[in-house]
Amino acid sequence: MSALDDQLRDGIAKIRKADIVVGIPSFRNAGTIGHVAATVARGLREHFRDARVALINADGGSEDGTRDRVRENAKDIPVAVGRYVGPPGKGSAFHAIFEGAVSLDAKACAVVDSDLRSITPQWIERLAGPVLRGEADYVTPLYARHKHDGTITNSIAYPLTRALYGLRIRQPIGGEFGFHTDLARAYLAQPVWDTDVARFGIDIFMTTTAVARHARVVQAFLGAKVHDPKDPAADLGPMFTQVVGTLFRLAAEHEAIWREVTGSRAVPVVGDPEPVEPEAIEVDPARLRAKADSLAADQKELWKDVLTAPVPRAIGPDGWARIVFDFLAAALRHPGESERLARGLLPLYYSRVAEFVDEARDMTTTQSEDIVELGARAMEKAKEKRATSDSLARSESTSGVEAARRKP
Ligand SMILES: Nc1nc2c(ncn2[C@@H]2O[C@H](COP(=O)(O)OP(=O)(O)O)[C@@H](O)[C@H]2O)c(=O)[nH]1
Ligand SMILES: [Mg+2]
Repeated sequence: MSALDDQLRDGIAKIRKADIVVGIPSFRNAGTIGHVAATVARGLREHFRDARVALINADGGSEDGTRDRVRENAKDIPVAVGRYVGPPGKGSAFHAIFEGAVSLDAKACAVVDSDLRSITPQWIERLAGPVLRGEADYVTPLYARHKHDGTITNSIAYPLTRALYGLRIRQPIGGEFGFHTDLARAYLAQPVWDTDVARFGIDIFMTTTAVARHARVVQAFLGAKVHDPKDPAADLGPMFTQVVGTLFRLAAEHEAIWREVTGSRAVPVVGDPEPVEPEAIEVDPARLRAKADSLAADQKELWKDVLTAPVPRAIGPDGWARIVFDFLAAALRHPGESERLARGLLPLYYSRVAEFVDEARDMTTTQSEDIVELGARAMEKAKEKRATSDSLARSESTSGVEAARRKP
């Protein structure tokens, strides 16, 4: 089924053809999307003078004027604005953008979030340029994010993707990407558009699918990322389950691809990374711990079955890596349970993030990178250990998972 509403489809049909498409997903972003649309238009005009360009805004039904802000701010390039059709979520918006890029027969596509404050015209060049020039198939962003922004990325999406697939893609779920339209075709062909991929599972789905298809990946240095901040204790629970559930399910699907991978290698960078200190985000570790405690009670039965050792009082990088691989092993045995397993991991993520906040208290964002690196190496080691004991997929006791599932 098409993810384009009539207005989007008409808008795209009028544009007919483009070489580069930039997509912006939105839902109630009237306060910020004007600047993003204006910057995208400038980036396309200034950096791709000889190319046919288009901007697609796929909106979730905002009633705050989000779509008007796009029209007003991107007047001088072809623009299609409308609603997507599908489950509410960022991934459905991307579904519509992919369809648009394919019907415009574009070569390169880029997507950027609608709540960005630090976007510049050069971002568009860095994301779409390598694809248009045939130098890359998939471009991930490389930016400085405040040490307390991107906790799902830092604690699991980056280190686990790196350990499994062997590529050090620092921002696998950053939200900004560039890709060849052939990849958009591959995404559209997958039967995932009524799963968490239609929500916040979209980013990890795009990156993992690109990697599994052996796309040529580069990272585009973009400076600092500043966007609407989120408090992990208040906002990130559903996002965590959607991202991690999708990561687990895809890991089960692609086991043959990552099973033999050992260690990891660097991914080329476009641009000259320099240390940047982004705007501070306040996170309260006590609130994270309270959240962890309140959610833990419901998961104790699951933990008993999934975990190979009790949860240590201080989890640490090695403890966290072991826990994550215990949950991954359970997800490989029960891929259909991935989302429920991700929910079981959520309280432990809150605990680990609280520890990270304490560990990084007096560190700059650049210094806190060392902790992230330590965590990533711990994940690689945990994978190696499981590979030699061959305990990743096999386990005798799965009864608890099934018993918990049967519960009403
Ligand atoms: N169309 C649509 N876009 C969404 C929805 N939820 C989030 N987005 C967009 O997805 C992008 C990223 O969302 P955001 O909340 O900033 O997530 P984060 O920065 O990854 O934590 C933004 O451009 C949002 O407008 C949704 O339900 N529908
Ligand atoms: Mg955001």
